[in-house]
Amino acid sequence: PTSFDALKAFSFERILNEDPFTHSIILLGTFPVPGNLSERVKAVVRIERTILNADQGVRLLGDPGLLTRIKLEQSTDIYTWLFGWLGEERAGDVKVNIICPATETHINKASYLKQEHVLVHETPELYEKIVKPYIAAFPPSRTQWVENILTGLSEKDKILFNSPDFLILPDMKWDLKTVTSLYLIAIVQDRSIRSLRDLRRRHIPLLQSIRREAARVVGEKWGLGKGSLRMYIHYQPSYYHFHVHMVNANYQGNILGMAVGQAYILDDVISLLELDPEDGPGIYERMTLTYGLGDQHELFKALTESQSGEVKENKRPYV
Ligand code: M7G
Repeated sequence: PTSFDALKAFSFERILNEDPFTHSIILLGTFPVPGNLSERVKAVVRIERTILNADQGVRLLGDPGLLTRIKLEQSTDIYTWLFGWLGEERAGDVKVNIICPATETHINKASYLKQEHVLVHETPELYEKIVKPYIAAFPPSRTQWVENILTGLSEKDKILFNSPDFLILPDMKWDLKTVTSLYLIAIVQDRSIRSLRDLRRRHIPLLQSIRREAARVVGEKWGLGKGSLRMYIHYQPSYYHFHVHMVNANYQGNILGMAVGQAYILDDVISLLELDPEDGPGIYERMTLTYGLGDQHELFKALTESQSGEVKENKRPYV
């Protein structure tokens, strides 16, 4: 659904999550199938009030200002509060992200559906037994969007850096405008790196190159200096095609997947790999990784069921 009319055909089913902190709400609903309007497919829709950047904030009041209309709510003593409407200059009052057709995995994704989280300890053995087959079972269609970017079929005009090894472009989450919430993503060409677990010493030059080029791009394009980017890797990610998140260091919303136990900072990853011996198993093959997992995540049952007998007695899901 990309047109105004197509959006109007949305039929609401239920609220998956709402977050007053980030001014966002996530809905589950359906859209009709183009060409067969009697059939409908599920969609996850994330609606977020767009950010007001400093430049716009400064020019909100005054004349000429960005406010085009107000509704006074209350004025008492020295206090006044009101609602205002902004003119055209804003990127848009809301940013809407749609996934359609949405699979159960999309719907159950932690950031969409409100769910209970537990911390799990993924040992190398649990990775081999449970997580690796889970990753291998994803159909290639799951990362079709990545292939489309890598092969130049989509978002071609957005690419900020391109090399035979990886490219850098704006993340879908970014509004493409507000530098204070700048969010880029680096996607590698090497399809064999499915996640953090697959990183080895030999990948250090690739990771260093991502770090270097990202810093150069944001310096040249937005004048951001050294240390202005927070670069990290998710474990578990949603998409098992290796990529690095790059966010303005000053932007720390809870929506961005920066939680402890989810975001592994790129510099530390490089540093750990550097400590690896030249041969033998890599650090990420040997490590137990601890992360929060939502009770709707497809790995939840398998990982929590393999808990040790000792902890089972406490009836706490603990791996
Ligand atoms: P992740 O760590 O696999 O999962 O990151 P997360 O979504 O739980 O963070 C994937 C990243 O790719 C996210 O930051 C998404 O916003 C971003 N992303 C997802 N899609 C489908 C697209 C897309 O089509 N284009 C771009 N530019 N970014 C995307």
